[in-house]
Amino acid sequence: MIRAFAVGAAALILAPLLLAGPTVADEVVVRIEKNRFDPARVAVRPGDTVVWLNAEKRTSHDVVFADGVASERLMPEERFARRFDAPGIHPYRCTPHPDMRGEVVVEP
Ligand SMILES: [Cu+2]
Repeated sequence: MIRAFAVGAAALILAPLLLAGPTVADEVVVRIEKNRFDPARVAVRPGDTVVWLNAEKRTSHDVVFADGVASERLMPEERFARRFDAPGIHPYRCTPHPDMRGEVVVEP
């Protein structure tokens, strides 16, 4: 009984520490489908990588950032990856489809 309590208490104390854990770089996927970036807004941490996957059947797209970084034209099934280090908001759009917009928010 006491032992079970002690284990339970230890789990309660350790759980938040384990959940917080060491920071590991993550990879977030944005699907490009039906002329949309999905999700159009992603929030990541410094060091994370965002991957855009063109999931269309036949339409090509690109990913062009306001800061000048840009993908090649992505044919269906092709992908583009960018790693983000600086906190801030990074808006982007698709050149052939100006209504297609998205943003990556890098949270400190
Ligand atoms: Cu497009």
